[in-house]
Amino acid sequence: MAGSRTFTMIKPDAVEANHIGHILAKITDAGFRIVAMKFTRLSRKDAEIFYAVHKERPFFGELVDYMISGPIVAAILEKDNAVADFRELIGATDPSEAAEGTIRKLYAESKAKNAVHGSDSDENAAIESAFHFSGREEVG
Ligand code: 3AN
Repeated sequence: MAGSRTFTMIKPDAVEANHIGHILAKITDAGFRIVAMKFTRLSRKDAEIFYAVHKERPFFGELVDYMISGPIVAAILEKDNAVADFRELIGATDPSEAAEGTIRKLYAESKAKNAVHGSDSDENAAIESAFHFSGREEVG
């Protein structure tokens, strides 16, 4: 799909481990264009809203605590077939199952602390992007 978009976050574990630059290089080397980007921190309420689809899962509390434990990088990315191609670039949720060369294989600590988020559909990409960015912040 031409010029489609996805939403990503570089999560607290990867920020803490100084992987921001390496991860952004992987993203832009793979042909994604940065439309919007910010270095920010989620409030507890932000994280609970963002991950509301997982609120019945046993790991919800752990996930929210982790996502507010430190700063993150949030970004909107553009590329043909952005959602699927980005999911391929980041690899499986559990880094031990992620393919060689993927961002999670290279930089994630664990299934919970898995370095990056990538939207799972065009619809969620639009919802997640609008949650984090106003139209004025889409500068790229
Ligand atoms: P993905 O991030 O690959 O789309 P989801 O949507 O299944 O994976 O999970 C959302 C987030 O919830 C993951 N990125 C991870 O941080 C966390 N998570 C998923 N499964 C677990 C688990 N079993 N234990 C702890 N955290 C988990």
